[in-house]
Amino acid sequence: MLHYLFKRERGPLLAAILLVALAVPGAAFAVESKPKQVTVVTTESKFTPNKLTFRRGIPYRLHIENRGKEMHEFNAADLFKSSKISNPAVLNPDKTELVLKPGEAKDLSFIPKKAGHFRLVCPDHDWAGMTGEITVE
Ligand SMILES: [Cu+2]
Repeated sequence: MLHYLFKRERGPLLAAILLVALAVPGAAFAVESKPKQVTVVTTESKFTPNKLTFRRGIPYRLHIENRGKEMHEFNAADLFKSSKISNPAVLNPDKTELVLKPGEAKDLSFIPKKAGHFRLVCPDHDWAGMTGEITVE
């Protein structure tokens, strides 16, 4: 009976110990590396917000939503060039912009590496004022 109990209880106990061992350092790691979410909405013909500030060395997840009726581009070529991008496939082949169809949303995971001011523009609608400013501190 005792033997049976021991055998029966050992599994869950070991599992619990293993879970604690994995969860504690894992939780600390997750807090440190969790990207900051920043959302930008595109419509005709503006970015909202159109002034963005990032900090060097911090991971971000930039969520771009096109709520307009036209195609829009989030072009920040110099920012992308000077950042570490984890999912470059979400960018266009030149790695200069995110292209969004009406109703589409895309996420870019990146870490800014260089401080400065960077130009944000929708090349199709810059004439209509669809521009913005990105600052990396
Ligand atoms: Cu546009």
